[in-house]
This record gives sequence, C-alpha cells and structure tokens, in this order.
Amino acid sequence: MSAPATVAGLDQAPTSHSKLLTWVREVAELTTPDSVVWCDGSTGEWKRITDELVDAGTLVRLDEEKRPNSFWARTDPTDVARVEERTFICSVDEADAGPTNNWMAPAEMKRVMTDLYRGSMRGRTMYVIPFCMGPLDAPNPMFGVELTDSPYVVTSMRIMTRMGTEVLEKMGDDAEFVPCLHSLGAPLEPGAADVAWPCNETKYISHFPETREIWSYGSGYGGNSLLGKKCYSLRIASAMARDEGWLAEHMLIMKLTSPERKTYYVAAAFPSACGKTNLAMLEPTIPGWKVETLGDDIAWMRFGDDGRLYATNPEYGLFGVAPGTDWKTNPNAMRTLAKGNSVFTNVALTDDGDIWWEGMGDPPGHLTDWKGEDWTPDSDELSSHPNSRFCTPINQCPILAPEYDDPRGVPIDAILFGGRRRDTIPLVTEARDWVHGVYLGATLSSETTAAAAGKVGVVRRDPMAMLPFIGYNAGDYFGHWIAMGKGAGDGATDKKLPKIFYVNWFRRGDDGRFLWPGFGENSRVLKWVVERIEGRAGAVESPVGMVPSATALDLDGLDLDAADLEAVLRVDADEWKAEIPQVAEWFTKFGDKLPGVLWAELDALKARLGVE
Ligand code: SAT
Ligand code: MN
Repeated sequence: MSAPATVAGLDQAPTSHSKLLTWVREVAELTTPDSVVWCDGSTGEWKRITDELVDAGTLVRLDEEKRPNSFWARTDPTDVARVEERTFICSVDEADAGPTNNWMAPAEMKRVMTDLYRGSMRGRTMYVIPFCMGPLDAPNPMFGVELTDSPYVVTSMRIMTRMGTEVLEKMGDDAEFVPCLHSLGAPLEPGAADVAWPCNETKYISHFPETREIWSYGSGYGGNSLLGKKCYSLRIASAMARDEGWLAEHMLIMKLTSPERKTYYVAAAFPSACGKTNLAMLEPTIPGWKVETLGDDIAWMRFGDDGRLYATNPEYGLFGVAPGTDWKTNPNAMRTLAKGNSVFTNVALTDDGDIWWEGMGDPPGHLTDWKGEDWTPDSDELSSHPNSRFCTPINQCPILAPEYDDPRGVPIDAILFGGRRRDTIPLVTEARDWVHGVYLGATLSSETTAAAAGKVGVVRRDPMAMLPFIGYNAGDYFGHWIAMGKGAGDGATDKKLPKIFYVNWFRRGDDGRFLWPGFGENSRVLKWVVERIEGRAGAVESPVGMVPSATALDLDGLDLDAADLEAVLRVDADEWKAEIPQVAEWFTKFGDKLPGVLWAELDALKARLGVE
C-alpha cells in the first residue's frame, strides 16, 4: 500500500529502520496529516517550531534579557492536568490491570481509538520524535518514538528527553523501540482558523503493556502527551521491570555529602505536587552538608554486580510545579530557570515579559493570568493554575551531580516514601527491614493535589506514590517489590538493600499550621537518615517503626517549639488504630494477589497497637 502523494515528508525519512518506517506510514495513512517532519533535535528546529508556535498564539516569547529563549504557554482551561479517569491499562487479561487501573481489552481499545485517530491530524503536521530514556550510551538504550501533531509536545520532548538525529542513528535498522502515538484530536479543515491550544473533550491515555505501546488522544497537557515521561518511563517501564527484575519508580534521586565528605545516594517517592523537585534541589540549612541533584521525578533501579541497587534518571529535563517555587523554597530551581531555554505553562505573564506565580514574592500590580485575563493583586482568582509547570533542561541545574548522565547509575543507600498527610504520619519513621519498608510503601497515603483532574485534599492510598503509574496489577507490583528484596542478608545473594524510611513534611497542628518548616530544614531529617545508615543516630522503637529519639535530630539553630516538635514526631496510637480498617480494606482489594507477608505486617502492627 502506498501513502497518498500529498503527505509531504513521508518519503524523506532519514532512517532505514523498516519497522519504524512501516509504522510511521501506517499512522500517516490513518491520521492523514498534511506533512510529516522527522525531528532532528537541532537548535534550528527548535527555533523554527517555537517561532511557529509564537505565530499560532500557543507560545508567547518572554523577555530575552530576563528569560532568554523562554516561552509562556496557556492551555485550554479544561486541559490542565493528568486525566486518571481516562487513563487505561489495556492488558490482554483484565486481572493484569488490577483493581487500581481502568481497563479495556486491547482489541476493543484499538478499535475505539483507531476510529478517533482516523483523519485526526488533518490540516496539521505529524512530527516523528525519536527519543531515548536515559543515557544514549547505556548498554541497552531505552528507545521510543513519539508521533504527534502537537509542536508544543516536540519542544517539551526536546527539553525532557534525549531526542533527534543522534537517537535515530543509534537505533540503526532494527533496534527495539516503544511506539508512542499522540494526537490532539483537533483536525483543521482547509481555511479554518486554529485555536491557540487545540485539544478534544474526548480523551484516552492508553497503554498496552504486553506489546509495549502507548496511544494517547485528545490532550496536549504534559503527563498526557509527553509520552516518554509517565506513560513510558513509569507505566510501560514498570511492566518491563516486573518481567526483567528491576524497578521503575516515581522517585527523585539525590546525592548527599556529609561534613566528613562521605557520599550517599537517596531515592525518594512522593505523589505528584508533594515537593519532589524541592527535595531534589534542597539547600541544607545545617553546616557542612551538601546536596546534589540527579533527578526529580523518575528513577529506574537495577541491582549491580556488587549487589547494590543502582538508580538512573531516564529524563533529561525537569517538569516541575511552578506555584510555591521561589528563592526561599527552591533557589536552585530559580537559578536553573534563570538560564532560560524553558517553557512555562499556565503561569501568569508580567507586563514586562516575565513570568510570575503564587509564592514568588509580592505580585506586580498587573498580570495576564493563566486564562489570558487581566489580573491584579485584588483579583479573587489565582493568577496561575495550581498545576502550572516549568519545563527546563536538567543540565542547567547548578547543583547537578555529574553522575546523573552515567549509564551505570548510582548506588542507592536509602529509599524514602512520603505523602501529604495533615495527621497520623510522623515526620520520619525507619522501616525495620525490607518487607516492613514495602509495607510502608504499599500503604502510603496522601491528600490529592492539583496534578490530577478531580477533587483536591482527599486522602487516598497511593502505594509507593505510584497509584496512577503502575502499569499492571498493584498486588503483583507489591509482590515484585518483595521479590526484589529476597536473598539479601541470608547469604543466598550478595544483595545489599537500601534502608527504607517513611517521611511526612506536611503534618499540621490543631490550628492548621504546618508543624515542620520543611524545605531546606528537611536536611535535618536527611542527616538522621544518613546517621541511621552509619549506625550512629539514636532511634526508639514505636509500633509503626523506628522514630528519632528525643535528641537524635539535629535541631541546632532551628526555632521550633518543643510542643510542635513533639507533635510532629508523635506516634498517636488512636490515629494509627483509625488507619487499620482502611489498610485492611485497601489490602482486601487485591485478593490473593496481595503477598501474604504484607497481611502479616498488618497483623503484627495490630498486635503492637493492641488492636484485636
Ligand atoms: O504531568 S505529569 O504527570 O508529568 C506531572 C505529574 O503529575 O507528576
Ligand atoms: Mn511526577
């Protein structure tokens, strides 16, 4: 079958990868774009596409002095976050999607979406984006190719991934890749005027874990459209990781150097919009400690030959929540952004061509808000959407650890799990062992945020902060975590597992105030974590795990009320008893997929709390 001669660029493919060529041709025939562009990732291409986006009104170029080579974007007001209700895991067997995912049979989903894709790129350009998650010189580079009719996606993928000619060349004629198909679902009729943010009310974010494919339709927003990120690096990669014995996790990666110049690597999982970017770039308030960043959102972890768990960051950029980011909370993010080359989405625009968002000092007298309307400090509405984002190259981060680009990754010493909870969960708890740590991760709970469409502030279980990202049955996922720890310490393998901790920066007092100052002061908790690894910090046994003893946290120079300290560290038996039925209900969902050792952990907790 040959493509219509009208699809310009289809035959100018700079590759002879026959599987890729066939797929591109098939998609072009189905979606009927006006032209096909093979992205090379060059600065010339960036310039051309950003110029086009400025002409189309999707981007506004920011002031060159203040924000070099940076842009302001506003989405359609209905297309501002991940759509979990519209996200599907299309495994062959419904049981493999499990009780936490939406499911549709792959053939059925493909039928529905093929109908939607038919002609969906009419009047637009289809871009072919070859990309690689993780370093290109990895022994087994993790390739993907995204086909999209959104030039905004092309610019964002250029920041977030290694992409373009280099990748295509490395793929050669036959490398495996994850095909990622994305369409805005907004065909343009001849002569019709375009809108600044095309999208469709109907949305599907579909994953086919067995065939390792991603099909996305109707949304231009980050997590729904930058398919290398959540869709590939978490949902599809988690299924690969299960099959191949590694972990794909929603974790930042950081390097800590102690005053004695010893280095430690920490991976930490928090739900979206709970401060991963801030923690990854933290400026310690305690003397002599240093933090360097390796990643702020995703970690892939594999055991090395020495038995340690090595993490790499598959991404190449940061896609951080903007509001609340400022010189006080995250100076390193501000320095990263000051270097330019960034796209800001759904923040406010100042009259002199800069950006502003809530939390960034005093507001100017006038702004254009994220909806494109006039805004003044007495407006009732927020100037920036709570899930507004900056997208910026990670190599602009002034505290980037050079190892971030090492395909071998870094050996993880500690894993932190954390959520946003106003009560119950102490500032920091150390798991007794790996299985107890997996229990803490599996029962992690957090108040919902604006990162996903839906109600904000509702407590839900968010296991390992992966609830929206586990690409298979979460019961099997817990089993995989348990299996990853097997053999450690019993002489059967040389595995040396990281210690696991559970943290909560968000506990509040009866008056609603945050009890712990957070941000740079979290270095005090990290210090305790390191000293626990070194075996020199004090801890006391509580029913829920080991917590710092009264004097074990370094609180030097911190103005913290004794009552607040007690309250933020407290293990309140009544609050924990109230969690038990919720955890039991949560575990029951997984039927016999739930590893028995996790039920045993719950029973042991009940016994320690004196619950029948
Ligand atoms: O939009 S993303 O899904 O990439 C950000 C997030 O929710 O973590
Ligand atoms: Mn995230």
